This record gives sequence, structure tokens and C-alpha cells, in this order.
Amino acid sequence: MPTPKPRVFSGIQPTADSLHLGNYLGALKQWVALQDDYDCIYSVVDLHALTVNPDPAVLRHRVRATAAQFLAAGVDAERSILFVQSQVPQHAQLTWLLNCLTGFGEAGRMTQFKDKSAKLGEKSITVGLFDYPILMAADILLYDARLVPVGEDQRQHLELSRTLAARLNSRYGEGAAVVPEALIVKQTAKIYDLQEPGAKMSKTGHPAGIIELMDDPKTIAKRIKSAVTDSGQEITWDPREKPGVANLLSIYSALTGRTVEQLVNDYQGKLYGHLKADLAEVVIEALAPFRERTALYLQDPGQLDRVLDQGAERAEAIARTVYQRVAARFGLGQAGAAAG
Ligand code: AQP
Repeated sequence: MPTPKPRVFSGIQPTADSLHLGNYLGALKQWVALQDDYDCIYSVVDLHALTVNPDPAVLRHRVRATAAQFLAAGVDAERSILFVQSQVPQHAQLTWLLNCLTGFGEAGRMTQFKDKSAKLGEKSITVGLFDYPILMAADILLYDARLVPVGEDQRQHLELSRTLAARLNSRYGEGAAVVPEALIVKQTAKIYDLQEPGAKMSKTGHPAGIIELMDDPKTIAKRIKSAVTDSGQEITWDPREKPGVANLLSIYSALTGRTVEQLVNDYQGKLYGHLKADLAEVVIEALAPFRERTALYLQDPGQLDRVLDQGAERAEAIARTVYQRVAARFGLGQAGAAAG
């Protein structure tokens, strides 16, 4: 019998109509490539999106739109499992068990919670937002995932997932959980906001700083043209002194496969304007087929829902077994389960 492939899990929140270039280069691109060698499970993590209280109709649309973009990017729903998180009830169940294993102070140290709650203001912060990283740990541990492809912004959350998996094993005996590893590709680990090159490109950032995968060519060209660079003239790789230019070079390199060194060489003696004009063409060309494919998937929501239902069935078959195994270690469930 062939040895089973190691498992990969990752998810993206349906918090916008379109994903952005950071989501694509930091995560989705790796998801697609990993399908050849891993047993991949990818999720539209709608329970995570609830932490910022979305409008129900808007959320429903964004779940489908996000799934359509996964498929358009190359996620293969036959080879991999593609599903919507809320359709598998064990995510919420395992979260509760992990909540009872996590220190309040430990969860309070998560920088994303601090950043997001500062943005939202005290009145809008929910317990759900605080609990987000524990739900993320449950997502990963529920599938015994070994590898989690994410951007740099998720490193701290991944570390918490590893800590909780190790804690399960030390408290309840080896084999309770698989300790996952983060897969973070250095070059595209963090794509920055085009207007504020010190901040990550984010769905909820200012529109002028974001390139959405569903943007039309005119918008893409405009956004890149008005990207903040710096007062110098020379195109060099200097993320500290020239973070705006470095960000453009990273995006360019990731989309064309040319190394940053080659690009710096290509643009010797040229101006920022040349780099921006060429990059706009590269991005427009890369995203055109993606936009077309997404539109096609969205034309047939019934078929999209069937794909997601099948994915949820396959995901739940794994999640049910793993949840029962972990719950039994806690002393929950029927006595017979504990022997398994
Ligand atoms: N700027 C980025 N550079 C590289 N990777 C990024 N990711 C997000 N932004 C960048 C990666 O995309 C995946 C999906 O993230 P998410 O939607 O689950 O949540 P997020 O990290 O909070 O992404 P956003 O875009 O910033 O969403 P909002 O504004 O809703 O919070 C993750 O793997 C993430 O690392």
C-alpha cells in the first residue's frame, strides 16, 4: 500500500468580495502547488469572519465568491478537499476543548488581536475576536495537519497551534495531536500596502493600498501607478530604506519568476515610472484569466454549492474521527471511545 501523503490544512476568511495579491502570493499560490505532493484540505473559514459581525447576506455571497476564487486559482476540488468551515461542526466543538487548555494571558498576547481590536474600538471587540487563534488551532488540529501554508502575519497564531498540540500530547499522552509546521515562503511572506509600505496589504485596509484579484485592468494600473515609492530615483533592493520599491519588486518577482537581482539588473538606469508601468502589465496579464474563471464559477452557484457540500462531507469524515479521539482523551464521550 502506498504511504499516505502528509496532510496540509489552510483557510482564508470570506471578509471581502475579492481576495488580494497578499492572500494570493502569501497563501493561495502555495496551496495550489502543494496539491501534487500533499493531501490538501482548504477551507473558506466563515466562522472566523463572524468575529467582525458581517451582514448575513453579504457573508453568504462572500463565502461563494471566496470559494470560486480558490477554484479559479487552481484548487482542485477532486484531488484536495475544499469546504466551508461552518458546515463541519467539529471546528466549534474542538475550539471549546482547546479554550479550556489555553491560558487567558497566552491568548491575550496575540498581536493580531491587539491590532484589530485597536482598529475596531472597544465597543466592537467580541469574545470571538479574542478566541480567533484558538479556533484556528482547532481548524488545523482537527485534520492532523503537518503543514500549514500561510503568510508571515499568521506565524504567531501557528506557534500557538503548535503549543496547544504539544500540550495535548504532554497532558493526555502522545498521539493526542499532530504538531503542525508553518510553511511561510520568505519572498512573499508579507506583501505590503501600496500606500503604506510599512503595513501588510489587508482586505480591510484602505482600497488605494490594495490590489484585489478581481480588480479590472484600469484599477490595477491606477493603484500601481500611485503606489508610494520614495524620493530617490534608483531601482535597488533595499527593504529598509526603500520599502515601497522593494514591495513592487517582490510582487514582480513572484509573478514572473525572475529573481529580484535579475529585475534590479533589468531596471538599471530606468525610473520608478518604468518599473510601475511594466509591473501593471504583469499584474493585469496574470489576473485576467483568474477573473474570467471566477466569473464562470459564480455563474452557476448551484454547482458551486454541490462542490462545497461534497467537500464538507469529506472533511467531516476526517474531523469526526479526530474530534472523537481528542474528546475521549479529555474523558468525554462514551467509555468505548476512550479505548480507540
Ligand atoms: N499582505 C499579506 N502578505 C502575505 N500573506 C498574506 N495573507 C494575508 N495578508 C497577506 C495571508 O492570506 C491568508 C488569508 O488570510 P485571512 O483572510 O484568513 O486573514 P488575514 O491574514 O487577516 O488577511 P487579511 O487580508 O488581512 O484579512 P482581514 O483584513 O479580513 O483581516 C493567510 O494565510 C495570511 O497569512
